[in-house]
Amino acid sequence: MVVKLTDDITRAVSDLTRHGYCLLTCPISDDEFRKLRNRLSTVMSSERENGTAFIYDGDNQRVFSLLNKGIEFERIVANETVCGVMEHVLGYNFMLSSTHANVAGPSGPSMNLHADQTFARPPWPPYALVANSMWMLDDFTPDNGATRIVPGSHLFNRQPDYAAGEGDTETIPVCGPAGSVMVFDGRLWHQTGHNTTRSEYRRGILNYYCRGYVRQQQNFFAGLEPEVLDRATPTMRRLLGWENYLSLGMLDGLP
Ligand SMILES: O=C(O)CCC(=O)C(=O)O
Repeated sequence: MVVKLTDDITRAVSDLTRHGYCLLTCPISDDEFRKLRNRLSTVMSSERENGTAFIYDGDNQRVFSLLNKGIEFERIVANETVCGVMEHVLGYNFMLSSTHANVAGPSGPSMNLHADQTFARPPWPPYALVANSMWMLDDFTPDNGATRIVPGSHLFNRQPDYAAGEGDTETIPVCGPAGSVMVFDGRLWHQTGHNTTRSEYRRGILNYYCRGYVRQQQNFFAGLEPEVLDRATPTMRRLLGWENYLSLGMLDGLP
């Protein structure tokens, strides 16, 4: 693997610039991580039990709107290490675009190869408009559906051309022990891997961020539970979009 686990932000930013992704060692305590993983398991099961679970492609599962589903999810959105790296990629007053979990279930197929800034029509500017972070809640392995990527593909600065066969471009799995966080450029070609195991669920949380002038994927103004906003720190409010970005997001002509 070209990129190795690191807790050094300078190294992480250099990996991201060069390869389109970096791999951070778990940036939270063991106790916080355990609580995070337990909370996601509880939400996954209760949504299955009460019939609201979003199940797709066999037994894969998405759990949306995590901020409304547990305080554990709020803490990682504003994680200093991840946000430190994000600021290098997305610049001043970047925001949270959405937060959700993607679970690759046993025998789950791979996802189509894509870059995340699907909303942007070509030609793309020569920098990322969005960037993603994948919190690995289980060990990510080549067998259980670890996210697969095309290293360096952010530099192509476009989506894969399916008509030209680029949907089948060779990929590598990004593996790491539970707790690792992969941060990746919004232009990097990637996909959920095929989970070839019989019983393993590969759980990951995708905290997705955007530049301060890009529309967020999730509408926090309409959908956030009031208590989450009530306890939001200034950083969290900014991430949610409650602060202005230069002259955007003003209130009555004033920030
Ligand atoms: O779950 C993964 O490994 C990647 C998910 C992904 O690429 C997506 O949701 O767009």
